[in-house]
Amino acid sequence: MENKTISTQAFSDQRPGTSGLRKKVSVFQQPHYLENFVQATFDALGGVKEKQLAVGGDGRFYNREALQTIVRMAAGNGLKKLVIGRGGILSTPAASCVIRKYGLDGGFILSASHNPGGPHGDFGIKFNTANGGPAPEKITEAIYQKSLALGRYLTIENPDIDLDAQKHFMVGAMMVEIIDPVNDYADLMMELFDFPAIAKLLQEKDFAFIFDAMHAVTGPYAEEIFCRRLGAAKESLLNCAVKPDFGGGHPDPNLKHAKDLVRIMFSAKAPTLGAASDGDGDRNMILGDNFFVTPSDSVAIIAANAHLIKGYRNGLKGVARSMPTSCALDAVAKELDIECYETPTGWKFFGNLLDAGKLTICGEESFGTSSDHVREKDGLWTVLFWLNLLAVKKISVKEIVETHWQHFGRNYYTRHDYEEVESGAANKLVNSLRERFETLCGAQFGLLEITQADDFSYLDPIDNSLSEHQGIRLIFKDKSRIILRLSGTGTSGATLRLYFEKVEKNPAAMNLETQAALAELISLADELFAIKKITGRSQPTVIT
Ligand code: VG1
Ligand code: CO
Repeated sequence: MENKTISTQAFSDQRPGTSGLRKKVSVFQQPHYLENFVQATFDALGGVKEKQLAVGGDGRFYNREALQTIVRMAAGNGLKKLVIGRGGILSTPAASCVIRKYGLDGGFILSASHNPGGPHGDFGIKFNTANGGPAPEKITEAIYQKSLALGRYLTIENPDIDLDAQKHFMVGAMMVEIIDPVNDYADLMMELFDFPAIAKLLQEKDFAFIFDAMHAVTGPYAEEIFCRRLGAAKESLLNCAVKPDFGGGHPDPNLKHAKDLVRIMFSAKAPTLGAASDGDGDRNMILGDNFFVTPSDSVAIIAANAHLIKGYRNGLKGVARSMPTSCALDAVAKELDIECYETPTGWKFFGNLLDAGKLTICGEESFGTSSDHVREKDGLWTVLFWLNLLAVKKISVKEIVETHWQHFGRNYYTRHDYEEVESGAANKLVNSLRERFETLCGAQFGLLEITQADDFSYLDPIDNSLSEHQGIRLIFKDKSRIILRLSGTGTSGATLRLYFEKVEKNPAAMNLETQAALAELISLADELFAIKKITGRSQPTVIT
């Protein structure tokens, strides 16, 4: 078992995006590509001697190979201990849970989240720090800077380890512990939710539940939590075998991609609650009988009802949402008389606030909700929250949402994505808008008047770090908003995201179809941004 220093050449494209480094599998398969990023991370941490890290992934193609590389490099860099999810599996929230529970110094999560997998799909790697959350920008930037100047990496010569046995062993001078990837996470869920009440609900004759793991990482978690610990019928679970290519699908829990679930939930005999999670288990979609819960509403409803749930009985310290997420959460915070923070897109921006004890619940419009129990968004936590809420309220999902609207108002909300747009055209669109803020501010379009046109920037109240260019905002006099930003998770071309929001306080006007309610804003955006002309697209690729 010999320590080796391998010389390498730096890559210039290893700047982490919204959530780690994501590239096509073929990019990661280039000689030294993964190794360089892992070494750059170790170097940015000032070395890992005496440190303890976790590693696991969402089971996608290349997960196991990448894990073996990381094992060798961790040993080569003198890591004290590496904790690995058996089979190379750890969902993103479970990795966060494990890092926190065992007091580790951080960990790698191998995932490209909801991006498709398989040899022609995407792969990704993300580093989380000792708080269990995604590395903040100052660390991701340090990793990138190290990657640009990298000339060598450290590893050892060692055969592949057995990832499927639960045991301790040494790799060189490094201790390896293979842990059950599900247990610690499932135990944490039992602390937060009333499992006996949920178990009882699941047995009720007029209640039915269905969960779609989309052939991704939550399969084994769902089997343990829903079936073994809560007694749900096996038939409640769809697509729970983890497949390296996610069964050829796109593991993104939304109305377009969670096809199996959507078919069932929008049928005549739909179950009471339907839910799905994404590739790495941090996203969720919540559906009622023929009813879609907008993620921005979901986080607001969770905050408004948290006092009814075991783990949150003592109330909320504060809440937070990403800037494009609808202001439904703000209305709840106002009534609860707690702070509602507005952060840039990406979970890493919630970390400081959570660590400082300023927040209990946070969420993003992109199907992400969670609390201070971990430092990641958490798909199954959200599903359990809704199950628990249904057990308490004993009304339908639709009734829960409509009652919420009647009380707080309805924030009509939608996101339109234009995927794989030519990068030059997308940048041109965004830059030209930046130059028009002055003329746009105060402009009137029919009944709509723009009162604010700017580029969102965020000054972190805890460490004073400044993040600029986090999305273009047009805010109207009636509090409607149009937001435009470029995705930081795609792997080919640019993805343009447009977010539309309109606040409705009139109880009689709360049952419009979402796209119809937002039609005026949608056509105004097309007129102002010339999206169709610039992208050459007549309609968005995905509407959520
Ligand atoms: C998207 C979402 C963002 C989310 C991020 C990671 O980022 O918009 O809200 O935090 O994905 O989620 P972007 O930059 O593409 O808009 V996941 O489940 O992909 O780790
Ligand atoms: Co994800």
